[in-house]
Amino acid sequence: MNRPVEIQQTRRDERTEPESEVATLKNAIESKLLYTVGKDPAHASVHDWYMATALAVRDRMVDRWVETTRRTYAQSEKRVYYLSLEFLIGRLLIDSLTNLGLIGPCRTALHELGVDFDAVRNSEPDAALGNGGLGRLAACYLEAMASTGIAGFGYGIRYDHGLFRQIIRDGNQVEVPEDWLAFGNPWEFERPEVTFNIGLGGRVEPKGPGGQRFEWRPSEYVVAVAYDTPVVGWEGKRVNTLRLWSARPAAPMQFTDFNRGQYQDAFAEQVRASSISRVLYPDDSTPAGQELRLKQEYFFVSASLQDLVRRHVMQHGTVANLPKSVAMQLNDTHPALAVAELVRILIDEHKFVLRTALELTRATIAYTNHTLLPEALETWPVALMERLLPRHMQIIYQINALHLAEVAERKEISPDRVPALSLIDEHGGRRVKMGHLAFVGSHRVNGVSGLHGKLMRESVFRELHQLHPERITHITNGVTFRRWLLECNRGLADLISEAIGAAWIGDSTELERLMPLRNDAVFPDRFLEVKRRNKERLIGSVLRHLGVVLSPDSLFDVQVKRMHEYKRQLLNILEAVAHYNEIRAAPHKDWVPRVKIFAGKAAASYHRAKLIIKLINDVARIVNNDPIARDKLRILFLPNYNVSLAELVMPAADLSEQISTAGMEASGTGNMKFALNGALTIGTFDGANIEIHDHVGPDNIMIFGLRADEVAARHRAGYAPGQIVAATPALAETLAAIRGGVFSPEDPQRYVGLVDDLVSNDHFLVTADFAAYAAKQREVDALFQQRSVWAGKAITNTAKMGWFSADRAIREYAAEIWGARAED
Ligand code: GFP
Repeated sequence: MNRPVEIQQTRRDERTEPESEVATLKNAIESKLLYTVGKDPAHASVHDWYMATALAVRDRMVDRWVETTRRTYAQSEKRVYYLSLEFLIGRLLIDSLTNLGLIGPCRTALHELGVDFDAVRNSEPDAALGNGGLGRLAACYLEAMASTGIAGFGYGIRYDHGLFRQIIRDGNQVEVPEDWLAFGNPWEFERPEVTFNIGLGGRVEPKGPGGQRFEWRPSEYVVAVAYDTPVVGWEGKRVNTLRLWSARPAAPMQFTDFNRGQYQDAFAEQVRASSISRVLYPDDSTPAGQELRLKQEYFFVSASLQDLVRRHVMQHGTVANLPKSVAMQLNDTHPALAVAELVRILIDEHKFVLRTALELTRATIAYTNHTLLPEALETWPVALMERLLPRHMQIIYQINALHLAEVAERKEISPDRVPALSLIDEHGGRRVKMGHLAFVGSHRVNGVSGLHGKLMRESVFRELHQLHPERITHITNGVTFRRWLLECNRGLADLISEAIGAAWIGDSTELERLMPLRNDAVFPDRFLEVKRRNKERLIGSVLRHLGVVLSPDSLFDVQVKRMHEYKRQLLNILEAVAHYNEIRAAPHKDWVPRVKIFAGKAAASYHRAKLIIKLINDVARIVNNDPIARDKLRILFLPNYNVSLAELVMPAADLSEQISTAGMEASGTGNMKFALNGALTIGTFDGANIEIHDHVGPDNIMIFGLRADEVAARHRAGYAPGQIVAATPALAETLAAIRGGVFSPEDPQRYVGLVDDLVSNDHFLVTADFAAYAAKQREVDALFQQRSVWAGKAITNTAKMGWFSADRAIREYAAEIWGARAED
């Protein structure tokens, strides 16, 4: 079981709650414990109490849930379906209690039952149904849709194990299965009656006279079963639904095989089917892994579309008016097959012709792009598609033909642009470009920050943008302030509410009213005091779990995110080594003590990212054991980064590391969460860092390094990292030490390849930005020593973050993309 991240915080007003509310909740919890969990209070474990509490709280949501659903039908509200392979929802108890206004009553009720609220809260496993920002964004948007009054539905996969759980063994990442469902999931409702057959394989046959119609005869079926989780919005206004699909075999087992004693054969079908919803991102470095990934994508897209079309037709009688009542948002290309699937349903089941089917599809679907990295833009081999989804492949060809016919009509587009416009990549084995499919099947394609939108127009979708100049837009990401301030940083939330009232929770622009308090006689000190308490909370957890002692006087410098070369954890650790060398060379200088905290998972087959984790741990081992340096620099890698860990770490950060190679981070959302919690950003001019810079002002953010256009120019001009290294002694010394095995004496060769690649290639321009980054870090040190100046900057960051609320982002989506009405 996931070792839970512990969060403890009390709130002054939580003990004075209306007695009736407390009594009702207390009775409900006791009754759930007895009659649903089946436990005597005298022998109940913390987990039993958690289950009982969650079930009691869920009951509170159900009335509003039913009411929300009725309202959606009665008022014919437009439904927004958010299709995502990831929903990184994290723990739900605290979220639900907060939005229902029940934290206080629940704490008191449990207290009266002799149970510790924090222990109960911390025993909830963290649902790891996502990987990084994309998945957490989906979770924030679900909450924000419920908070802004939108009839939003999440559709995804109910992974038995989610993303792997990360263990650090001898400094290496080891992946083990996550078992978040081991003790049951009290939040969900299984819907065994809501099932859909998902076809795979087989062949396509002409149907009827005229040769215009076809029928797909799949060779196998799996069954998708729905599980619903209610999603409650701020102040319980609405309760929307997250519907996750679980895969089951079409037949439970082969009875004849079983009776013959061939037990494995009897269950082979079951194993094959249920593997579809086992794990998130199965390793796709093998053909079998690729096939499983494609099956997952089709599985959840098909189930979701069958479900929503059924619902629409039931309510409106026809699918012809789908776009009027339905908007579908594709979270990245993983659900891009929705384009082909909807066209297929419209043609094969509702008898539309291709052109109309595509028009209806396009009016319904929109697509969010989250990355421009070529290797992350999905493409599927045509051969695999033809084998697994023959009818869809046929339809994709037809859509492509229609699309290229339109290109041909446009005289200004030269024919040599056709390969770039085609949905099929013909280089070295034909592949379907899923980003292109999503683009062609959508009425809006959005980037997730201003820079990202611009780069989409100039790079991956350049030609498609010329063809459809109105289609690309951008909506800068946002985060929900309920979870990322109110719940995770109760101390700061209370301080803010005391100073400016609590309206900011529903209207984040109110935070701006903190600005004058920068010069207040007491507010800045209290702000720093809250930060210190948050650091102490983290320090306690680190001591308990890792046995490392930290000081709250140190600057807490944090980089927590997915491990990826473009995010440049390597730059951070190289600078740490250079700083370590500086400290050792002048141990008596007045160094600002610093704790460098890293956390993040690397994809299981991403060897370079895993080697960087090892490097961080190797450096940490030497630095943390060095009596000369250890009081001035500490390095930590916290295992198994997840939402709960983020909730603990972000409020404790003084400095937020957002140091991607400019042009490569689409937006970032961690950057917003840190700034909201009063951390200063050290970062490149990339993604939403740019917009944070614009909001907080250049004096309140530490920007360094090459800009996106300069990065591109370096790449074009031919880049010589070796020369830069030679001209930067601190970097040369650092690389020589790492390469020579100073940090890996038991295996001196370990980092030779890593360093040599950096000196000869350095695709992510680590060496080019090193000097500027290191200099900026020393500026940070100087600032940190000026307590009141630092406090002023930190407060400014919190005060100016209002615009980065997920509520703002959702209102933009509603107005610009979905044609749905959000509440003001
Ligand atoms: C991805 C992008 C980020 C972006 C998120 C959400 O997240 O820049 O903020 O999607 O749009 F890379 P990660 O998977 O990298 O965290």
